[in-house]
Amino acid sequence: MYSPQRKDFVSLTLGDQHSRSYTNGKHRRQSCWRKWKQLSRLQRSLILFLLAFLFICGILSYPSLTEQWRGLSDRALKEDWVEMDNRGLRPIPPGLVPKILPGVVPGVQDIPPEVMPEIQRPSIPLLPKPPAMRKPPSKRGPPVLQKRGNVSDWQVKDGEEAMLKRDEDGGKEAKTVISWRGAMIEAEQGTELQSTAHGKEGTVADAEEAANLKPVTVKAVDRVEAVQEAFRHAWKGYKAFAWGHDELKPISKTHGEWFGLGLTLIDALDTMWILGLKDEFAEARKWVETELSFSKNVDVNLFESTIRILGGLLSTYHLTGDTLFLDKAKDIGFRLMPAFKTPSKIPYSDVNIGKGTAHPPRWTTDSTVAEVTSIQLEFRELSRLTQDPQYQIKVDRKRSGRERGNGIGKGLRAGTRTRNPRSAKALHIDEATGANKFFFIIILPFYLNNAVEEVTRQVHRLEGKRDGLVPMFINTNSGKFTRRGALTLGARADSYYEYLLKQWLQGSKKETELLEDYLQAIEGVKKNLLRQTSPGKLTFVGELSNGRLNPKMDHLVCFLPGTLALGAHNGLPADHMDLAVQLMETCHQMYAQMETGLSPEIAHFNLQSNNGRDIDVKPADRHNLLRPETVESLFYMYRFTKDSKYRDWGWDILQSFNKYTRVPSGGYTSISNVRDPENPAPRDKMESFFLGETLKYLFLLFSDDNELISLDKYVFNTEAHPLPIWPSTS
Ligand code: DMJ
Repeated sequence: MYSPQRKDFVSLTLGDQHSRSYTNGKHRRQSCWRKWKQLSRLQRSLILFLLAFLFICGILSYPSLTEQWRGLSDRALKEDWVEMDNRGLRPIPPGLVPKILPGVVPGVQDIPPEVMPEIQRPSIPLLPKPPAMRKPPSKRGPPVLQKRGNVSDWQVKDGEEAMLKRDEDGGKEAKTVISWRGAMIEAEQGTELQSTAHGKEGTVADAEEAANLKPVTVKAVDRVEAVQEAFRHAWKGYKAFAWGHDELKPISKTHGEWFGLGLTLIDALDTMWILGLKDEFAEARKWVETELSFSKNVDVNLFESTIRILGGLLSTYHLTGDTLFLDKAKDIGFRLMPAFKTPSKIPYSDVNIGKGTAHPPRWTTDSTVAEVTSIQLEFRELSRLTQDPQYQIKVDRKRSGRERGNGIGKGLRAGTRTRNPRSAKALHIDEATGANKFFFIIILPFYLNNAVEEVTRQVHRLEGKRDGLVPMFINTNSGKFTRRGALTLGARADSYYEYLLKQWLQGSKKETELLEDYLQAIEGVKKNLLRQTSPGKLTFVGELSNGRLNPKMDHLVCFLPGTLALGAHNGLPADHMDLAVQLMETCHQMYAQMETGLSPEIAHFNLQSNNGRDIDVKPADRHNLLRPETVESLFYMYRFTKDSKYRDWGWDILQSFNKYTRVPSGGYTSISNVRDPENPAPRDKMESFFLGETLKYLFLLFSDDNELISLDKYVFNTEAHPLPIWPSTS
């Protein structure tokens, strides 16, 4: 029997037989249709699947193709567009691609919300234009900060990099902010108090307050409470003078902007949750919900925004189960993806998250090795969460279990979650159309994962390492290491080593190549970089430059004792723990031997026996940026050994922070001279990592609750944001 439809079809066919000349095309269509209907359901599904796949691939590759077609001649046009946009005009960007999947497909612009399917619509209102930026977005300068005459040994040797950043237009020395490995530093920031206290926004009263930044004594009942008190004090300043901005300038009582994305607030979210600061967390959550928008024409650094923003949002999602943070994490994660569109697939350093374009710094096509290899924990986790909606439900169940008793976020549960994460997530996926589901669950996770793992694969295979130690730079065109700089465990290489171990742990110890690279690198450290001072037998990790060991160590290297201890705890050789103990002692001495009890940014070590001092500090290296690495390692060392000396050392550091860096009106400040307790020369900057990392690790160091972020269940990213260790079955 024919169905009525089939009857129509038959009658049309008959008609065709009588009027062939007019309906030949129709006949062909009809016979195609018949053939199609003759295919099995499986065959038809396969063909439809292939067509959909090709269609989506076409959309994904369209922006890069158009980019290539346009070529360099388009560059001037783009710059005009940026210029006009900065002035508040909104011309249509050159070469704007058809508007599909806004905010999701890299390189594709916003489209009106009413045209967007529900799943793609941002759940956040668009902010008005961010405050006008004085310069075009990319402000990251070459890797030299200090003025000539005050440079470190490494900077002197590395002539290519020992140049001051010049303003491209005016040829003047840049006086704007330039960044250096996790910190934004004013190029002209003096070591004298007056240079910061009389800043543009500051008042005479501010200057007086800064001048009176005398040692402060803080009374506290116990150490855990002292950390909570310190956080509240820092937050007070941020709230009063920098709310919603990137960084607090506590002395001039204003803010500094880097990406214009509320960096300190996002970095501090999970710290507030862990410290149990309920009211502060609720306020910050509200800001994320109502104010935070990534739809901005702004260049961000891929690494910094991954570890601080993506990492911070993902960990807050895991701790709270609140899908607001997952949605935000997806948004920023997808917007960062254009960075990977390079000839070598080694990502560029900077991405414009509004325009979907990426570029290297102005002065080089190199990227920093630590930066391109320290984004994997975050993107891998984002990929996993995107891929498997069921997993998200499991997470919520786990969270319920945790709420029953492991102590995370004590007293915080009520009032911070406005939605049931389980039903919200189910709604989110279930309401997607078939095509969206296909995109979100199959294509996108693969894309995210593959992009970062491709970097790992390439670096793993790359020639030019020395006993597993990597150079500082990698070229985004050739994908090869650039032979300049030193072999170091400090700036520009540090977290490469950290992420080898931590990715291996994150993936349940299955990815043996990561472990092999890590073990080889630690052997490389022992063979090439490890030395002891002659007077006091302090073990340190030096730098190898042109075949010669430079006996200096960045404070950044003080992450290493903690990482070594974490490896030893997970079954790696016991001598890693011995080395961790020795290096921890050295990092402690970098604080204890300074007059303020605070470590310099870089320490130089004495290999001669005729001079009594183990540690020397060059004038250019006397600053302290409130960095976390030493307290981070103290936390690991205490967790694994329970030796109370590590807590005492951490307590001394907190007291020194309170004494020399605490600003009475709220906030803490970086200082320029750790050797002068009379005038430590405040720099008027509280880095976001002080709240994101330093205070968090201090709290965890003093907490007696071992299950509070168990090191067998979580792995901390390099910005101290805990991410779950994957179940071994996933
Ligand atoms: C942070 O942003 C991260 O810890 C990074 O890995 C190194 N620099 C700062 C803290 O010092």
